[in-house]
Amino acid sequence: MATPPGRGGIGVVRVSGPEAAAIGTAMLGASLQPRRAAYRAFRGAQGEAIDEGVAIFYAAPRSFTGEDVLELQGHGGPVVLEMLLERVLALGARRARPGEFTERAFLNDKIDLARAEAVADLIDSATRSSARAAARSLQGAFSKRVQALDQGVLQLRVFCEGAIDFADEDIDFLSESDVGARLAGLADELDALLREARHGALLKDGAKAVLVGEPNVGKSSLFNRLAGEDRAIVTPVPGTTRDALTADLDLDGLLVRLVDTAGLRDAADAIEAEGVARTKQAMATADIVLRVLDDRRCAHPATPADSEVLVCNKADLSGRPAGALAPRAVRVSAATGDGLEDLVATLKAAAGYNAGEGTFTARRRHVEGLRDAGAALRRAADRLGAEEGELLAEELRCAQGALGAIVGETTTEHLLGEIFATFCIGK
Ligand SMILES: Nc1nc2c(ncn2[C@@H]2O[C@H](COP(=O)(O)OP(=O)(O)O)[C@@H](O)[C@H]2O)c(=O)[nH]1
Ligand SMILES: [Mg+2]
Repeated sequence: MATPPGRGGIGVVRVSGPEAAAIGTAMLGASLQPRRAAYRAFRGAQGEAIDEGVAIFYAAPRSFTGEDVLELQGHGGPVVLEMLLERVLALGARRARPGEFTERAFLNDKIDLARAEAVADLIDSATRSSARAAARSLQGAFSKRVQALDQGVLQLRVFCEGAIDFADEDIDFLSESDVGARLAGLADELDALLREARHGALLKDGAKAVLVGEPNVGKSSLFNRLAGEDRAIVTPVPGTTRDALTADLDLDGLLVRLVDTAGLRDAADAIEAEGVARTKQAMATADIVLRVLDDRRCAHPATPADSEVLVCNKADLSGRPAGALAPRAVRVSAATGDGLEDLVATLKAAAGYNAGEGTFTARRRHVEGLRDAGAALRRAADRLGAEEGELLAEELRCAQGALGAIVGETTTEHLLGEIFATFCIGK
């Protein structure tokens, strides 16, 4: 089933593989002209109509999977769709695994691996920015850049391997050629792509931010302000919050999973102690820690660590002006809302988010692949300096391997299983 379970205007059953045409003929009573929508009755084993709707047949290789594909668009009711599916199964089909259609599209060379991943990323997008960026990845914006780099490395490698073959001759090909300049150029391009890919991964995954601080400084009040609703219980009694609450915020396209915690102190009872333990757990997995202080006790805010943002709250009580204090420190009032915009801006900056930037989405796997390729190029430059031609060529081969893995030129069954298992059924 290509449409989600439940009631809907239409429901789609999709069949891919060599028997798709025969299944279509058996159910529709006649064969279909490829790529033409036909309005037909969808028939059961006794010739009875299970449903009626639009049938489309795509002949291989001009289909999403690259195989023969039959699409039956009937009415979107769970029972009628299940009956339609049972009929298709009785005719020799089997239920698809999650992501199997896209996996086949990849295996049949219809799309590369980074684009296949973009299919899932587009479906799973939580913000408009990440959806737009995933659509660009799906169109190949990221893959093309990786492939261009791969080509550049390949050409250099061919040149170097050629040079090694002439090593007996007088001219020293490697040191007198522009290999060094070409290597540097490729490394620069790779760095630029890595920066964009990091941003793309942030767009896709979002960032996790955790509110920590002593009880009663206003963590839950800030949480409610940022979440835009009263989710957390706020009381003047210290130790009110015990369980970690989360809210997903869309900050100009950046998805931030905000976590309110019990805070950090020597707990008064067992439940709060568990809350404090959970706070520490949340902090360990956070991208950003929002350390909340009472502004009346934050005269000289300490310089926060890289992944930390200092939030001096209760500006209305201290009487100091709200606003940004330093690159990663901000004064706010959860009670009046003053300084909240500065807090949001500080949060985005700490995550490394730039709302204007967002050419494509990427995954951590891609970022790591680019990092590996970059490291290989740097090692290649060292080999060039040491005039070790064969090792230089070997490092270039390594860089190519890392780039190839991103678009799926080289993969393992394990990696493919991991990637496609996270897809929804029917895609
Ligand atoms: N005046 C003032 N009171 C605040 C502010 N933020 C929180 N409070 C109050 O401080 C108390 C503790 O707040 P809460 O959000 O539960 O703190 P938490 O324990 O850190 O989660 C409550 O009575 C809040 O109403 C603020 O900015 N200004
Ligand atoms: Mg609280």
